[in-house]
Amino acid sequence: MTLPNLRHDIRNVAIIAHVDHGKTTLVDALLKQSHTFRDNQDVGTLIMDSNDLEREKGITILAKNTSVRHGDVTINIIDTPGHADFGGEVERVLNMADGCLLLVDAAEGPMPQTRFVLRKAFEVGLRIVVVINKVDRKNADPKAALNKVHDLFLELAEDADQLEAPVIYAVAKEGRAGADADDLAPDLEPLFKTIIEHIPAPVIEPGGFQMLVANRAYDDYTGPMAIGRISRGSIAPGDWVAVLSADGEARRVKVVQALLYRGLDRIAVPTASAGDIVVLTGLEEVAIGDTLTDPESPDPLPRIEIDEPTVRMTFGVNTSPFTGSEGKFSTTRQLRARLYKELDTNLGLHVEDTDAAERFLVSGRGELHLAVLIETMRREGYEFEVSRPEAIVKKVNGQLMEPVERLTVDVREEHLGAVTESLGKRRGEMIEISYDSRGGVRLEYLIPTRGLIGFRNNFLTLTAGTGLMGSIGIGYRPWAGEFREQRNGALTASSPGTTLAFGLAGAQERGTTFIEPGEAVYEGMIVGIQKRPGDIRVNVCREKKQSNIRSSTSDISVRLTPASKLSLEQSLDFLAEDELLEVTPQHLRLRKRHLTEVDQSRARRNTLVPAPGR
Ligand SMILES: Nc1nc2c(ncn2[C@@H]2O[C@H](COP(=O)(O)OP(=O)(O)OP(=O)(O)O)[C@@H](O)[C@H]2O)c(=O)[nH]1
Ligand SMILES: [Mg+2]
Repeated sequence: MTLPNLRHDIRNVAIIAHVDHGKTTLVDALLKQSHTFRDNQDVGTLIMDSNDLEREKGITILAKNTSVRHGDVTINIIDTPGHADFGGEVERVLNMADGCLLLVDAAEGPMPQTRFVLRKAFEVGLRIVVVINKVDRKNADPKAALNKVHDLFLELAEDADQLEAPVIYAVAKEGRAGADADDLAPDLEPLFKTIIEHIPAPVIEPGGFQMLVANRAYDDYTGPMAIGRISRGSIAPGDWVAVLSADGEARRVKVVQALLYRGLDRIAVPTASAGDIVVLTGLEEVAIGDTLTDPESPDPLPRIEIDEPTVRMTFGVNTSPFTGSEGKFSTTRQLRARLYKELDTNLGLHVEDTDAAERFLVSGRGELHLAVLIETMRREGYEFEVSRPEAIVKKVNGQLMEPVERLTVDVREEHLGAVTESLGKRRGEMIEISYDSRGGVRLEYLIPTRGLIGFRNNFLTLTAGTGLMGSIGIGYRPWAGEFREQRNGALTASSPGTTLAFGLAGAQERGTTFIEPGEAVYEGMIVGIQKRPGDIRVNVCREKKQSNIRSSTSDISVRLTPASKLSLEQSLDFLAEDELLEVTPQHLRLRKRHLTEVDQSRARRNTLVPAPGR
């Protein structure tokens, strides 16, 4: 038997976890402690969350590579997003790694996305190092967290070898780790050691050059870049490679540059070889999942499999009376081109044309996945309208099937009743309940994706902001039956104009308003929510009648509660079926699909068959 050829100078490690368990913070500490920066350089925190939306939201959206040196070893690190909606990002990058750090928050324990990423890691055969993080938290219980991790391993491991995983305790925020939760080293040395000892060095397969494209990037200077881990052979600038694409075709292209990650930089190298995670430039039209190989012996690698989308909505040309006035790009052609371009890099997203030329069906892995696309496009200057997100149902052998999620919620005992009632109405089925000694309850549910749309706002209200929830799609189940959602009616503007305090005060007698005085509105635009079902038209542009006795305080006498402004996600959650969200670089406006009473009654007349659920 010949021993495999190993790259002892490299470790390729992915960092995986549920959202917020501290992955990016740990990468900060790994970077800092491997002297990637000058001693006096101020690099801040969450260094890898480099795009604007990531920094604003404080979450990782895109998987990213970096590398650190430890002694003679280069550790290539792949930071991944923990939010379930970006699971496609995790799936696509795991094949670059030989092992992973599975982070688990010592207070929260494993959450739904922990299960998802661990299953994916087992599927691609990664060696796992368990990192129980945040042991400094007041309510941390590292032992309990580890026990639950063990249960998860027993449930998910595909063979006995996978059960053997070393455990490290850490406080990523302070850059400390150790084998004992009560006795951490002052640095991450124990973690570095464990990575080098337990994560296998890359195996060099014999044969000509071969690499699966796991990611793409773009740079104005170098143009498109293909990123992946070389599984065989080596590559140098000027080499020709064959691109094996999904349609089975092979094209020859020439590599301009080969770059390796060094800290936050990419440096050009004369050659890169098996085991390296490399960035190749000069390759136009290479898609994620393509194999790049030696043209003399083209040999495709299996394409990356990504779970199917579960939620969809339409993106359409803006049809509001304000159309074209705020966006730089507002035509059908521009919208269509932008949406289809997104498919190049956004795995897990689908785009389809519809019967209407100016509307497209966009499907993603969840509301946030779609919300991030919406936000990105509006920042680029696009203007458009979107419909309410809906779960993607399908028929299998004549049976109606719908996506179902596994939901974990942590609530205080006093909110238990309200939360279980709301989830019950949404067709949630409780599968587990456990109480801790501090008045907290963890509930596990199976619930249709449909039931979760619009639930987050409701959940935050029910738990006064203290609840924690996470969910993950687990596949399709038979349709669980109708349920009636109860959203109160909308307050809509009865005529176009500019809002005035007096008019808004009138609207506030009927409910809660979403906009401030001095904003332009059109008829049929939603300006608030009323206290019961059924929409009401309100004149928010109404002026106070001038009286003969003018008083300087007449305007102050209008007592206005500040508008409750909805964020993009809240707006999507709010939408009913007959409503749309107008998105422009400057504004988010909720509106009725049919703006005027005439339009509404015409629409009702034209609807011969009532829509389901009504
Ligand atoms: N108390 C405590 N807080 C920590 C620790 N590590 C990270 N945090 C905090 O946890 C929060 C989330 O950290 P991130 O590093 O963004 O988590 P993440 O896993 O990268 O999150 P996503 O990429 O969005 O999935 C931040 O506020 C961190 O400061 C720790 O060891 N102890
Ligand atoms: Mg992160």
